[in-house]
Amino acid sequence: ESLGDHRAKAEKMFGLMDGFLKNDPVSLQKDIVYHVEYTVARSRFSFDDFEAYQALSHSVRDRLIERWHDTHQYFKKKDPKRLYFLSLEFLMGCSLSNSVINLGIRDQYVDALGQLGFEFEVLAEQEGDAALGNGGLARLSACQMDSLATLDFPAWGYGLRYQYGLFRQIIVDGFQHEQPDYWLNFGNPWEIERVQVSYAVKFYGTVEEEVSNGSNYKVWIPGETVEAVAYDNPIPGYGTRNAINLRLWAAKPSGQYDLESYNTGDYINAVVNRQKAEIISNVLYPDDRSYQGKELRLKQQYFFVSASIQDIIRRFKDVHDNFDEFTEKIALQINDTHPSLAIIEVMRVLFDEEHLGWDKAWDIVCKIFSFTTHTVQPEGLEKIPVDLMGSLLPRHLQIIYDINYKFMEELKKKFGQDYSRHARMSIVEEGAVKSIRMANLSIVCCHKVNGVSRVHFELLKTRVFKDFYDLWPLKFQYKTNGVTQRRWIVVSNPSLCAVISKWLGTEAWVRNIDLLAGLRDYASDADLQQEWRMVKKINKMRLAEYIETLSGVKVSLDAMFDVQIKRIHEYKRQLLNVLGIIHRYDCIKSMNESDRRKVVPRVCIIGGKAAPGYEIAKKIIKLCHAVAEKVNNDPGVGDLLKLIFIPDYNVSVAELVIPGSDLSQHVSTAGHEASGTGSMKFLMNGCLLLATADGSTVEIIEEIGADNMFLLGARVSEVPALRDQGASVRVPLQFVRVVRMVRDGYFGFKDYFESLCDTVENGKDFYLLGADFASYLEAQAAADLAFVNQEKWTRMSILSTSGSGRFSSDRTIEEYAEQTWGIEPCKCPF
Ligand code: B1H
Repeated sequence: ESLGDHRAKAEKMFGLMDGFLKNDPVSLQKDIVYHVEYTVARSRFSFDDFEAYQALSHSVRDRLIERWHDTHQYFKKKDPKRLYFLSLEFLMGCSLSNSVINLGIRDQYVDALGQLGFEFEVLAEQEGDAALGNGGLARLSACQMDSLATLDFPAWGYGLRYQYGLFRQIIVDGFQHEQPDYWLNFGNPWEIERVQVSYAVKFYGTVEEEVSNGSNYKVWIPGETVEAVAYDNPIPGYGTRNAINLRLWAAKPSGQYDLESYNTGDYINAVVNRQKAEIISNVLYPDDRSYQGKELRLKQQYFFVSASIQDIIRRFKDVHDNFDEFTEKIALQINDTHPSLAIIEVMRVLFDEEHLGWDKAWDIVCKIFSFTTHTVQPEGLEKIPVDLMGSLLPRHLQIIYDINYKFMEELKKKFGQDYSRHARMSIVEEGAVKSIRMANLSIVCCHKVNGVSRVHFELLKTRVFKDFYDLWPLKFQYKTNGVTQRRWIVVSNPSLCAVISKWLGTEAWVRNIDLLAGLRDYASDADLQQEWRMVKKINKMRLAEYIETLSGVKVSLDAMFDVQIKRIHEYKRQLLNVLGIIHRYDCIKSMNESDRRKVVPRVCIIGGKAAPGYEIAKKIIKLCHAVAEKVNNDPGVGDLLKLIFIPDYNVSVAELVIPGSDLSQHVSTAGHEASGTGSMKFLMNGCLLLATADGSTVEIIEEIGADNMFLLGARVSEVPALRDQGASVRVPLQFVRVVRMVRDGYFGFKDYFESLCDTVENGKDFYLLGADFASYLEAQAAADLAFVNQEKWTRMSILSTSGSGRFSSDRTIEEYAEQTWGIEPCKCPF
C-alpha cells in the first residue's frame, strides 16, 4: 500500500469521526451508558456501582487517549530532546479523580452522573490503588510524572507491570500478615495493551567472537529469550492538552519456537516451561533498601531495561539514520541504581550491534545518563554478585570489567599508587563475594549524580561518595524532592482547594504553586481562620468515620489528630512515638481531676507496612496494637488519649488521612532520611510538623520558620558523638520507665517484646531513641500548648500551607529539566 493510499484510507476513516469527544453532561451520559452496554457488557437495566465505575472510567479513558495521541503526534513532528525516566517502581494510586481533574472535566462528570442518580465520589471509591512500588521513592516517581505532563515536557516513563503490587497488610490479633495484591483481577481501564509493541529480551548463554568488515566483534548468544509486551498508561497534565506516557512492560513467553517435535509429555512440559517466562514481571519486591542479590530481581531489572532501551533506540532510528544526534535528542534518567544496567545495555548495543567503536559509544553513554540516589547508608547500596551477573548477563559483565579497567587507569594517573582509594572506588568489590557496585558504576558513567535534599547532598559529599566527589565535584548536585499539589491538595482536599482559590482569587496556584505564598497576608484574618478550621473539621469528620468503621473506636473531633504514616523502619522511629504515647498514658493515669482537665485530648494515628522479613518492624506494629488495646479500653482515660493503627497504608489511605491531620510526625534519627516527602503533603494540607532536623525538614524550616513547627532531637552533626558515647549517653528516667513497662509485660506479650526493648537499651540504642526522648516530650508538650490557642494554631497552619510552595514536584522537575536533562517544554496546541 502506498503512502498516498494509506492517507486516503485514514482520511476517510477519521472523516467519520465527529470531531473530538464532547464534554457536556448529555454527551458524557451517552458515553457512560454506551460503555455499560458495550464495554462492560452489562445491561442498561442492571448494573452495580462497580460496573458504573468501569463504564465511567472507560469514558474518561477515551478522552485521555485523544490527548495522548495528539501529544505523541506533536512530539513526533517537533522531535524535541526527550527525557526517558526509568524506574522500577511507580506508586500511582487511583487514576479516576486525578484524571478528570487534570482533564478539567470533573464538574461536568459530577453533573452528568448526578442527573443519572449517581454520585461521582461513590463510584470513585470503587477503584483500587495501583501500588507498583514500596514507598517514597515510588510515589516520588508518580508525582514527577504528573509534573512532567503538566509542565509540557516531552517525557516518557518506563517501568515494570507487576501483576502483584505491594502486598496488602492485614492485621490479625495485632500482628501483620501479608496478602498478595492481585490488582489486575478486575481489569485495568487505565492501561492500553500494545500487543504489537514487544521486544525479545535475552538472558544467560555465551559470548562469541565474530569478524565483520575486518574487525572483531563480540556476539552474545542467549540461552533464554523472553518477550516484553508494552502496556501504556496515559498521564494527563493539568491545564494543558499534553498527556504523556508511562510504558510498563509485562513478560510473556517468547514468540520464537524451537522447531522440534514432541511426544505428548514433552509437549505439555515444553508449554508449561515457556509459560514460566511470565514469572519475571509477577511480583514487586517488598523490601525497600535491603539488597539480597536475588536472581529474579536482577532479571526484572534487566528485563525492563532491555525492553526500554530497544524501544528508545527504535523510536530514535525511526527519524534518524545515524547516531550523530543521539545525545541532542535523548536524556535518560535512572531512578536510584535499580535501572543502572541501562547504561551497560546502551554501551553494548552501540558497541556490539551498531559497531560505533568503544570511544564513540562511551562518549554517547556519558552524555545521556544521569542518576538520582535516594540512599543515605553505604550498606543501602546495591551490589550484584559477579557470579550472578556473569551467568545471567555474560556480555554485560565483560563490558563492566572493561569500563572499570579504563577507570582504574584514570585513577592511577590521577592519584598514583593510592591502592586503598582504588579499592574503595572500583566498580568491582573484591571480598568473600566478589560483586559489582551498582552505585560506583552509575557514578562513573553518568554526567550528573543528584541527591534528594540538601542534607542528603552534604552526606553524599562527605561520607557516602566522598572519593567520587573529590574526583568529580561538578558531577554532584541535588534537587530537593517535591510532591504534586494536584493530587495532594486538589484531589484529596477539595474543601481546602476551594478556600485557597477563593482567598487568592484564582486557581492559578494549581499550576503555579508559588502563588500559595499569597495566603501569608491573611494568616491572621479571622474570616480565613474560621473557614480554614471548618475545612479541617470536615476532613477530620471523614477520617473519624473511617476510623470508626475500621476499628469501632469513636474519636472526638476536638482532640488533636496526631499522625505518623510511612513505612515502618527503626530509623523512622515509630517506636519513639509509641513510647511517647505510653508516657502520656502513664501521666494521665497518675493525674488528679484538675490536672486532667488541662490535658489536650489526642488521637494518635499510626500507619505503615513492615517488610515481610523485617522482624523488629513487625514487633513495632504489634506493640502499637498492644498499647492501643490497653489505652483505648481504659475508662479512666476516655477521650484524653486514643491510639489507632490504620491497616494497609497506601496512597488512597494517605489521601484520606493527611487532610484530616492536625499534627504529623517525621522523627527519623538525623542523617538517616534522605529526604522524606510525606511531610510535604502534610504541609500543603495545613498540618503542623513535629520533626527532627533531617532530610528535607531542614529546608522546610527555612520556608516556614522554626516557630511554626515543633522541632526536636539531635542534629546530623551531633549524632556521631552521641553514638560514640554508647551506654553512657544520657537517657531520661521517663525513657527507662516506659521501656521497663513494655519489658515487664504491662501490655502483655512480655517475651515477644523483649528483643524489641533490647534494640534501645544497654548501649545498643543505635537510633538514639533514649538520647532524643526528653527533647521529643518537650516538642510534644509545645504542640499541646499551641493547640490550646486555636487562633495561634490556625495561623501556624495557614503559614504551613503558604510556605509549602518550594516542595512542589513542579519546582523539582523544572530544576532537573534545566540543570540535568537539558529539555524544554513542547506544548501540544489545543
Ligand atoms: C528511598 C529507597 C529504596 N530511598 C530500595 N531508597 C528499594 C531503596 O526495592 N528496593 O530495593 C526501594 C526503595 N527509597 C526513599 O526515597 C528515601 O528513604 C526517602 O527519604 C526519600 O524521600 C524517597 C524519595 O527520594
